[in-house]
Amino acid sequence: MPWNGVIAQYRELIDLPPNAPVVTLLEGNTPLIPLPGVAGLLGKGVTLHAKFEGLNPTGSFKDRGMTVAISEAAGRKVQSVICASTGNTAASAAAYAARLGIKCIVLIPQGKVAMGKLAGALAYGARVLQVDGSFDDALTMVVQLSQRHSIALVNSLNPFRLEGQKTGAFEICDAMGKAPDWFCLPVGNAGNITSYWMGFRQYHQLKKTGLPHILGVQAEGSAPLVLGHPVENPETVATAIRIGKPARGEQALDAAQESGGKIIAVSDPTILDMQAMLAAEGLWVEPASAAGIAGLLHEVRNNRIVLDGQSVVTVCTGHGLKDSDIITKRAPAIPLLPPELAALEKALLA
Ligand code: AN7
Repeated sequence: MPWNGVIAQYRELIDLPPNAPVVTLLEGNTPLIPLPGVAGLLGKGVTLHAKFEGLNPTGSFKDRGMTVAISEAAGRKVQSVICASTGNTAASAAAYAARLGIKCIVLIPQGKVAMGKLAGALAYGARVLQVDGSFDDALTMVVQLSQRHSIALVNSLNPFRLEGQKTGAFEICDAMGKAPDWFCLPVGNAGNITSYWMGFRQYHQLKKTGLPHILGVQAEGSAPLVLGHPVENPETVATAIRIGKPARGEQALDAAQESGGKIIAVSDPTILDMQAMLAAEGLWVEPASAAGIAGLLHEVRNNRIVLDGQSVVTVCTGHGLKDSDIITKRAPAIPLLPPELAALEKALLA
């Protein structure tokens, strides 16, 4: 059967008004890529798969939620949508709004959004504004604006976003026949961890697929859920999760606790090391997307989690192409050769 997007695939499990037209870019159906190299570091007989969400239409997991949020908005004849974003939500909202033919406004923290994301929002025709402040400031502003004007909010405070994003859990269970033993992912505004926990529980109720332990991972400089209080000036190289006051923080903590997992933080170098390890297996993801599995390896190395013989799935939330600067700016200068064979031989063989 051809793939027609996450709403068509899971319609009866998604709470979307029946009269809503489906606005889709055929998101979802992303691969579970085996990572035997990193698995070997996690313990004996561990199987590790990455759910590569970077292969969605706009390059991140946000498309799963956006198809449902924009479809619901279409059902109410909404004319414009708005979001605050560290970048991926902006690109996704812009694409689905364009598909429906309505206006999209995005508010981003100045200077802290990766170029591939900003370019995406512009390419899809969104009206982009930046704020001299953090993502959290931007979110506060758009929430207030959406309460005063008829502009629909499509951040993950919008419950329809979660309805779409939970389909990632359904796909994992469909592909593996059951939930993995451990499931790890990055946590920013905490919509995705909340969605996955909803999805795993719903599928388990329906099909007895089991429940994973969930490890949510923040960046050390941006770890409100680990510290137990908001972070005023969050900082991390993983700009996607540079969020100091997660909108769904309570639900994220509940998901971790109820699942027998936890929420931890790892350093920026640990995140970038894992980004390189994944790339060494052929999987290039943006920094935030390496945080989940970086956190799990960190726990294993500190003897806090033992994974021998168990199955692990990590969500790689966004494509490496979103933030190519992080690679090129850190790389050594690229040698420049005259157009002569001798120069090439000298560079390679000398
Ligand atoms: C690649 O785009 O918050 O915990 O505004 O882009 O559900 O917020 C992005 C978040 C992980 C964290 N990985 O997910 C936004 C935004 C990537 C992301 C997250 C984001 P949530």
